[in-house]
Amino acid sequence: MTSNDQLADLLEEFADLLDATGVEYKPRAYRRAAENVRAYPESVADLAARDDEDALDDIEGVGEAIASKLIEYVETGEIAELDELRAELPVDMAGLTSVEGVGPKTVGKLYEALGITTLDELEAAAEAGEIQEVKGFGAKTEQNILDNVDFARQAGERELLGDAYPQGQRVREYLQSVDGVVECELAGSLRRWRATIGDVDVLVASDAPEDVVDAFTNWDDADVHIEAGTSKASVRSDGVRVDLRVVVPEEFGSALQYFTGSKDHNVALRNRALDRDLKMNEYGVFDVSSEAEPASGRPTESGSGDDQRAGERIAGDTEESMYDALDLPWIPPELREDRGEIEAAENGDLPDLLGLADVRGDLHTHTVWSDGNDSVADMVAGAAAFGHEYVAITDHATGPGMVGGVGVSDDELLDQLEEVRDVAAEVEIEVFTGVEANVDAEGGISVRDEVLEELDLVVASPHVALDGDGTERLVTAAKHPEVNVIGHPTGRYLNRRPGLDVDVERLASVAADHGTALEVNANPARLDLGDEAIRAAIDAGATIAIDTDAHRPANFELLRYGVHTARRGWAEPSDVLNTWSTADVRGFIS
Ligand code: DGT
Ligand code: CA
Ligand code: CA
Ligand code: ZN
Repeated sequence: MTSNDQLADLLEEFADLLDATGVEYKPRAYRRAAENVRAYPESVADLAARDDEDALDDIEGVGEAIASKLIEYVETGEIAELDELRAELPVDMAGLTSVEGVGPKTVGKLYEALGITTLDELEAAAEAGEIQEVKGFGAKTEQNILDNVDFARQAGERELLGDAYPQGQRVREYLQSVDGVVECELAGSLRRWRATIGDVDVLVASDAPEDVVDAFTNWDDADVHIEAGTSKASVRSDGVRVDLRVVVPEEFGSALQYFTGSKDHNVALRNRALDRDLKMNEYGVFDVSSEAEPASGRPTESGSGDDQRAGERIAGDTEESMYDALDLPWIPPELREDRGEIEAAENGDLPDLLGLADVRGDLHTHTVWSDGNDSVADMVAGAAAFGHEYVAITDHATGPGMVGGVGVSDDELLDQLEEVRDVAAEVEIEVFTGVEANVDAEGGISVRDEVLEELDLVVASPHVALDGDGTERLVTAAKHPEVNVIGHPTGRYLNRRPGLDVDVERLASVAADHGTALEVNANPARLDLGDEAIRAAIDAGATIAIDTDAHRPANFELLRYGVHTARRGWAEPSDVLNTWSTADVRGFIS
């Protein structure tokens, strides 16, 4: 069954193509519908399958026209009008728009004027100086394309964690329902929760590998078959490569350890094994000093595997046994990057990592007052329903970076304050009043001090001039007595723009001195700060705030991406402001 994400992707593609052909207004309606379909709590495909446009009425932004397209897709697997648009504009939209500054409209104009369909053609045209000759384009746009095309090309090769994770959940759910599957886990960078994912790795324990491979290649969501053998297969699903490996149940632990990686972590472990006269691989840990018989096992694709199984097998049924055989405690997947985790494990110094359940609130959210989708009351109710003990309402202030009238003025902020207080009086959870102010290029804050003083919590985020060194500017903001959290400090957008260079150690030590927290923005397009910066910030004494930057209640779920990113930064609960009690958070921000 088609997922809400997949339907939303189709509507977004529709919007892009409409935009590119110069259609007005409609693209915005499709984007809005896409967002609401994505966030809808039930299966939209199920509703559409009833072939009753009224059934789709409940989804905000889905009118008759869009409803009929969803029904058409669920019934026939295509949308005729979308296919026509695709034929009219045969461009690699995702690739081209991944260049910072190039949107669907630009793609449409460049296709019409120069026939550009791919990143390579875009780069060639820019190098040849053809783009600045097109009406409406200039030398600056052309230079921007040249500056950003490499980054976009590299980025195109990796998927955002936020896209790969639901994909991984879907494949796992499916495989768990297949006969003969004893166990199924995700492995690779997805299990380590890397910010971007090259491909999804999934591991199955089964004594009937061929049946499992069969079921996998017959998965409804497998769009393209890349390869298939007797115990492994690869497919492409929604543009993401998914690699399946099937092993016998006795080798599941060793295979899970091996295929979780990282490669560098495994190399370091293997060397540790060799120091102990042990051999470690995907089949187990083997004592090669003994004369013992090789353990039996099913032959694998890459040769028989018997050489690799030589010696007495002393571990491998479970992942824990693999680490135990090397005199180590089990190491959480997020730490397996060969960044000192093996030494820490050996010394009993592994961090007591933060967990999702430790988080008690969200300190960065938006409402209809700025660019959020829902009212203050609905966002607060959403936070409560998610299980939070407190939430801060931090709408965008006007100022540098806020375009199209998105931000609220100082006066509007004071008006909003009343509404937030009214809502707060009616609910069980604590509601902090707040704002997301803008940090200008010099570190100035875009809201008057007298207004900031009225608020419980001030998030200050950079939204303009997001390249070059941002350290001093953020340091200035962190020193501001009313600023409590520096929001998405680098301003990076994964796969889109690298963001500011920041000397995290310096920023973090200033932030620690001034009682300012540094945000881990959990939006999977950002994950900012990222893993290594988080670790540096914590080491320098800073407090972290993991916030979703929610623009609708469904976004509270994004917390998981922030928490696991923070785990990759070795964060313990006490390092994270929003694991603290309401009273302690009050203490920190006042
Ligand atoms: P990705 O897919 O680029 O985001 O990163 P990974 O870590 O998922 O890498 P992938 O999919 O190439 O391989 C999955 C895991 O399998 C990897 O983390 C460790 C293991 N692995 C793959 N190839 C090798 C290898 O040549 N040597 C070692 N030691 N491990 C490998
Ligand atoms: Ca992978
Ligand atoms: Ca792989
Ligand atoms: Zn925000």
